[in-house]
Amino acid sequence: MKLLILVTVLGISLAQHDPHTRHGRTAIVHLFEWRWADIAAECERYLAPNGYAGVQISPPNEHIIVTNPWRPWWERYQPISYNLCSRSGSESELRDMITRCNNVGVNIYVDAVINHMCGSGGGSGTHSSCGSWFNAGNREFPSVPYSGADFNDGKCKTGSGEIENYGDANQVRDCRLVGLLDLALGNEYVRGKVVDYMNKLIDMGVAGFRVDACKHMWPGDLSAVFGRLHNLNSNWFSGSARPFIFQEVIDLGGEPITAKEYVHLGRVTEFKYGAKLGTIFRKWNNEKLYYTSNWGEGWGMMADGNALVFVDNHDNQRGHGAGGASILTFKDARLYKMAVGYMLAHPYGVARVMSSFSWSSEVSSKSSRYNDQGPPSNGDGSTKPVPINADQTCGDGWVCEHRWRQIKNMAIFRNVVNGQPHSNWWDNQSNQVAFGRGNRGFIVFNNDDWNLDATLNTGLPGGTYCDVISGQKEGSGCTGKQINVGSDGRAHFSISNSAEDPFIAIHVEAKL
Ligand code: AAO
Repeated sequence: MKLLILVTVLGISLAQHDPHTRHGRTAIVHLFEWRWADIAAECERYLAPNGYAGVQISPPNEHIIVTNPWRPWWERYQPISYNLCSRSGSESELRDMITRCNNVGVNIYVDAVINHMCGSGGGSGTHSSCGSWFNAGNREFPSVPYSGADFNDGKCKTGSGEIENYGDANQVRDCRLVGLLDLALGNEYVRGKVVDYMNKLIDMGVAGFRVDACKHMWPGDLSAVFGRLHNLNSNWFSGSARPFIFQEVIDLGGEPITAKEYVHLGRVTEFKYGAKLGTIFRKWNNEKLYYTSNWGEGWGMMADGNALVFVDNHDNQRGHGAGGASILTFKDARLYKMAVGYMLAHPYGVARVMSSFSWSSEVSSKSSRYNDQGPPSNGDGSTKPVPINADQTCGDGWVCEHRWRQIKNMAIFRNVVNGQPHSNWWDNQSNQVAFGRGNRGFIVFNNDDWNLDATLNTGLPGGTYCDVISGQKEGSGCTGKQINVGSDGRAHFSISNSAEDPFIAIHVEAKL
């Protein structure tokens, strides 16, 4: 009996590692701050046709409205209730988006903010996205409802009530993270409210959750919550499918709380991935690309099956959170494309592509800090739609990295090589490397200050392939470079170090 229970519990939590992607699709994209109506359209017009597996959406629940004097992006990380009206749209728009994305096989993953409510200094009033009244000072959130007893104020042992020292696991879990009112997830009542919120979304058809600030919650409390989640909606998923869970735990080493404490509950965001890849592509600290022949676990990262990987996220692309200056973003476009290409070609982890809005690094008179700037907005503070230009890029300040040809084509590459082993590694003992994925795809990078000229074993069947970085296959031709693979699987590559994109990728579905 004991064994049976153990097997069942283990089975449920391992199931929460599966993103339940469909049609052989693999990569997910974070459409940060997009409106639900735009995401619905993007699923149909772009994500499904280009093989993206799913979307991480911004928090859909009611949140505080901060006017400082304009609205920062981070107001959505300050919940006021679990009503589903947010800066991205209404509940009916959310439902429409989930349905339409599911109908074209694109999964929706919700950013769930369940560690806390708004900041202790959030004031009192109806400055919230659905207009619900609350009083942060008195811990009153009648739209849930939560009140004083539902918070950890009594449990936290620091003088300020804030997290003062990340070296003390108790205060990291029981005290306030940057002033945010810390929910008592140990209490049955609070767990019930959080479970109801997540189950409502599951029943609407979402495929899982990015769970915010997991370092600040006890694994046992999370286990109690996750264990009560419904199976996914059987209109779109198999009846026994568990929600995909990926937990935000920043573990760069040096703190008592580690990612390991959470991996049995679901996947965990692997923050070492982007921090190290950024250092390598920038060639800082004498790092060289050829050191990555054992990329992944060999670099001290968590087990492949537990990792959710990314080059940058919505925090560290703008200096919030952790990762440091090495993080590559769209602002370093040339290196960024290579790093994202590397991630998408490499088998380690479930990969997430970032899709950003631009911000100005100038601190204007209107903005207090550049890294607080909210999404492209109208004069009344509402978020602007995402217009699509004739060349498929986005307008009005939406960066849409996921639509950049090199990134989009590498998301397709990842699908084509899915399940194939990392193979045919080659390097020049510096910053030129190449690797394949079985007999399905091959990629070559030149991040040295000199040209690459090499004949390499690709593992691919003989024939002519279109490079999907400089162009792609269209009709019976290539819009970019062509690579000829001999019947022995060998091909000659030449990549100038001053090329716009100094890497080449070929796969069997881009063969002429
Ligand atoms: C806003 C204002 C605050 C105000 C607050 C309440 O900015 O001034 O006090 O409202 O009124 C986002 C924004 C926050 C914002 C918040 C609420 O980023 O600025 O606060 O919304 O509106 C920690 C957490 C991690 C968290 C990260 C930002 O562990 O969970 O901070 N990320 C998530 C979300 C994020 C969101 C929240 C959580 C809150 O992704 O968008 O905040 O919902 C160390 C620790 C990390 C810690 C960082 C930063 O990192 O390890 O756990 O992350 O510090 O405090 C080296 C180390 C590395 C270390 C790093 C920085 O790299 O290796 O470990 O240095 O010291």
